[in-house]
Amino acid sequence: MKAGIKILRILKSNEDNFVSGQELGNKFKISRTAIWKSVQRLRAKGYKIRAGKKKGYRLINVPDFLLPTEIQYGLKTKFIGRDMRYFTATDSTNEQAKKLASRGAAEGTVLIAEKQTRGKGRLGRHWVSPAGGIWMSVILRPDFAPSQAPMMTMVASLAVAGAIKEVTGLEAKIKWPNDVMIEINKNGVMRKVCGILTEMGAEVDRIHYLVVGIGINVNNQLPKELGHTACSLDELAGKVPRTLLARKVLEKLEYYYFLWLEKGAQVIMKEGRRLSAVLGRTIKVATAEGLITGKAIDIDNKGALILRLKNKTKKEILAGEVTLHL
Ligand code: BT5
Repeated sequence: MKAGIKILRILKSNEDNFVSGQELGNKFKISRTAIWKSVQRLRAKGYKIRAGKKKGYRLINVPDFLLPTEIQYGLKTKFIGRDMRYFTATDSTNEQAKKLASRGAAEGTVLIAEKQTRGKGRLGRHWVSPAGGIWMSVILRPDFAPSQAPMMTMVASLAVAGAIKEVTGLEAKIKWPNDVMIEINKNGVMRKVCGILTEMGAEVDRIHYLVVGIGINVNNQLPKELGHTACSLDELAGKVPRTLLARKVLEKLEYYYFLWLEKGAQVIMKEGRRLSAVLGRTIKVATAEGLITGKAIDIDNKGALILRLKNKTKKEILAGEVTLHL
């Protein structure tokens, strides 16, 4: 562990007190000058550290950035987020993650950015990613066939919905197949707070890697044209601590990922049905075959949406865009 991180941990655990340079030096067996240099580097990252003559150092303020040191502080995971790559800005964390994954990056590696210049949605759509949100991608290597990959989107949706609930108290729902939504009024009107994009590198019968991209509107502004469909969590819950939310998402992602590997898709889907924003509703789905209207009666264990059509027949839909309000 780098000296800066070790120093930060000590300062954090002595929140209201100064810790002397001598004490830090002795603890880590480095000179007081080396301690001072590390403190300077932390300050350059945005940490506010007061230095008092003869008193030492005291942590005053932590910067509002998604720094790995902050997200990893107290992170209770075995492998997700143990290796984190941080960008003040990048084109798309999914694009960067795919490059890293194809070069052999470890399972659980996380890429996180303050801003994306070419954030992506499904089918090459643009994903708006200004400062203040959480834009991250996680590399995973489940030993499954490619046909199982869509379940990863559900695993991530459960993690995000659970983390939002824990951090803000807001009840998040999952809109098939890849949106996390929150009800904004009593009429059941919902807004998208998170989108998930799962991509993969695979052979015909084996996944090499999955990259699960998670974009959460947290304290960020959104363009006017998205105002009718999307919103940020801070509009509903006030300013949200982003590092805490990111940490909780990673912890829950690992929890649901293990659940999927150990117990299979049916256990994930049971939870997914409970949080579904579409089941029981009459909806419209834009698919490659055209618009299909029907009542959403199930999401099966492959992750396919099952509609009951007007003529009482059932229709299985593997991919599409749901409109909730007809
Ligand atoms: C998604 O696509 O919802 C997947 C979004 C995944 C974003 C993450 S961020 C980290 C990682 N790196 C990336 O480059 N991507 C992933 P889709 O279901 O196709 O929805 C896209 C549509 O959502 C757009 O066409 C807009 O209508 C709308 N949209 C764009 N930006 C949005 C935002 N920030 N919040 C809510 N809706 C948005």
